[in-house]
Amino acid sequence: MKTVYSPLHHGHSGYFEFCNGAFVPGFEKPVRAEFIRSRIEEVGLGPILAPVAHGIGPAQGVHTADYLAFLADAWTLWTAMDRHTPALPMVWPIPGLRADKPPKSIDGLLGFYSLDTGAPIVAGTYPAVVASLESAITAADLVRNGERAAFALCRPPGHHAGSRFMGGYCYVNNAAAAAQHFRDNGAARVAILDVDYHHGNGTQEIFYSRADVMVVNLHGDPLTEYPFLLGHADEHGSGPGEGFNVNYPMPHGTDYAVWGAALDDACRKVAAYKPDVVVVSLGVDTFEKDPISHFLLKTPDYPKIGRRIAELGLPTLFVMEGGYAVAEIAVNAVGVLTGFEGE
Ligand code: OKP
Ligand code: ZN
Repeated sequence: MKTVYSPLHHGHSGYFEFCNGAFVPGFEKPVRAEFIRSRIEEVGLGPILAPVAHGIGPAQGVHTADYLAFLADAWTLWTAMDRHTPALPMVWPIPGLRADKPPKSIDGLLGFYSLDTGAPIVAGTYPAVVASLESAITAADLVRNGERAAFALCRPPGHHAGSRFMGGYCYVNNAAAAAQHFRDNGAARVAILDVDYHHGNGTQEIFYSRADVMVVNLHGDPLTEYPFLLGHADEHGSGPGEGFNVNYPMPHGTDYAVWGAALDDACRKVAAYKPDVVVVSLGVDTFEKDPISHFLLKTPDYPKIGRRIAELGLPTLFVMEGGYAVAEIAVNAVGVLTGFEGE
């Protein structure tokens, strides 16, 4: 299997996040992608290619123009205030506030376009975000051009980013943009299977009223887990999208016996949809030792995930999302890919 990777992700680093009331170094850090890249070389998964320079264009089908303009300008606006710290928001557009009138100042804009404090912006963030998107689109094109599967080693991840907001380490929704790219280039139906520990709220929001992209999520129950405000089992899609959104919320302490049964059920639903292609939002923060998560999957479980997805017999794009146990995420993420390939 071919991998698409860009070293530009390195520039997205050196920031802090709020955790349990403390300001701590970001869990989503460059070594994550580097360990995975090394592991790909170690096991000989296949060639590692640079992304084709598409720019931000492929994000336009899944994000609003004003949000993308904000992302492009945010660091310039922030530093124009003579600030040298990572940019973070401090207000949020919750119900009751104006959602139709973007502020002009960067402090207002950061809040207007944010889900939480989990998406800091530094000098190298936007170039990394664009390269991450380009990796997803380039890997999607490998699949469009006949590869059985491809791996987009995206960093930063994307599944919490919605049509008009960033959050949860995510800025542009790489998996959603890739799904839209498949749709724009001849695929009639695309299924997104999100196996990251956290609910892919952004992906769900983007496709919620559409029947042409089915979104299936396995994740920690939002009653007790981030992102808390979406991801319940009764969210089935709306309007024409009714029936094309499926959630499998699971409690803290879930192990592979339960999680794997949910994956099996999810795969049956994906198969019944008869998609032309499957996009897998590949998070490995379901791992028992993940520092911010509460499932109990073990290293030998990851190849089983890949095998079950391979049984769908469909062209498959893997898009990297979360996973924060840096010593093990590489073995686990690549384990899914080698499991898919039947090794
Ligand atoms: C991104 B992805 C930990 C708080 C966690 C954000 C989690 C984002 C996960 N201090 N808050 O889905 O892996
Ligand atoms: Zn996650």
